[in-house]
Amino acid sequence: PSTQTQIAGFQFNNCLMNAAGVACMTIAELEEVKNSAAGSFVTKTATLEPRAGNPEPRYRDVPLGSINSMGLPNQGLAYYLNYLLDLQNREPERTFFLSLVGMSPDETHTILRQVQESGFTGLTELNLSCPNVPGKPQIAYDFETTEKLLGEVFAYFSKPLGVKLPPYFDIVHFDQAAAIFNKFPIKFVNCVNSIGNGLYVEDETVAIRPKNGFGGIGGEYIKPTALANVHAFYQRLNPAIQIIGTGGVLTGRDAFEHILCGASMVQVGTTLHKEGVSAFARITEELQAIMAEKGYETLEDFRGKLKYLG
Ligand code: RRO
Repeated sequence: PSTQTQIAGFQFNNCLMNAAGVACMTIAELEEVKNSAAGSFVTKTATLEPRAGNPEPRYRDVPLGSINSMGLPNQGLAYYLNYLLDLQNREPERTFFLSLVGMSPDETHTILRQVQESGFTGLTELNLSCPNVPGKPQIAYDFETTEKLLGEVFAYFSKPLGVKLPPYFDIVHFDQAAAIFNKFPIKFVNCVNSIGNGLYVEDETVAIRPKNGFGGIGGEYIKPTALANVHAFYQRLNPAIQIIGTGGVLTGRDAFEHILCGASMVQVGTTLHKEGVSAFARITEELQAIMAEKGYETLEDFRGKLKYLG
């Protein structure tokens, strides 16, 4: 069976890739993902200038997932953009994702204008859901700010753009968020970022230093929430807006479920951090085994075809 897919008309040999934040801070890490079984990679979310992020320890793998409060450490836009411009000459047949957000709306526009004016031909993922910068709310939990920002962005930005979303937990919020995204020429939504501001306790103590231990939760804990968000947006969005599914992908079955709920691409975060890039080949083989057993030859044979009871 084939796990090929496409996003915004760009073809990918495999639907699996890293989730932003994992294995994507440096060129060495990005090259490792690129040279694995992954179909693409996304960079660490870039800000205009390099950032050191929050104090360590700021990421912990725990038995059922992970908790992080990295605080947006990254090498700055120029580092990722220059690497991607070089890479698109070296590997013109492949497509990669640049994740970005500014520390303010003005900075987001400065960054996106630089991408617009550059020769970048890949996909841009605007991160509307970082939960970990002290004092800064997750943008996409504020619908008014989100709609204003996107309205401003699409006045000048004409390259393929998607948005990384936080998990929503209320049907009315799914309705309201989807109604906003449907007003814009967005190519994809990526559901979900970490579940923000969890707290992991061990030996009467928090697991990470920043924010007195509060951090974004990933891994097994979040799969039902991730699948709900993928499917809720699949049901509500204009079919021209594709879904990237992220959250709780440990196995081929998890990837299968994301696609069944409507995902066109599936990202691996916590499991990639725990297992390394060999996770991509393993999960791909497990997904192919499930497809073979069910007689599915392509992802289109089952994408979005979740069955309901009565
Ligand atoms: O860097 C982070 O703390 C971080 C970001 Br930008 C994000 O979008 N999601 C996350 O779990 N951590």
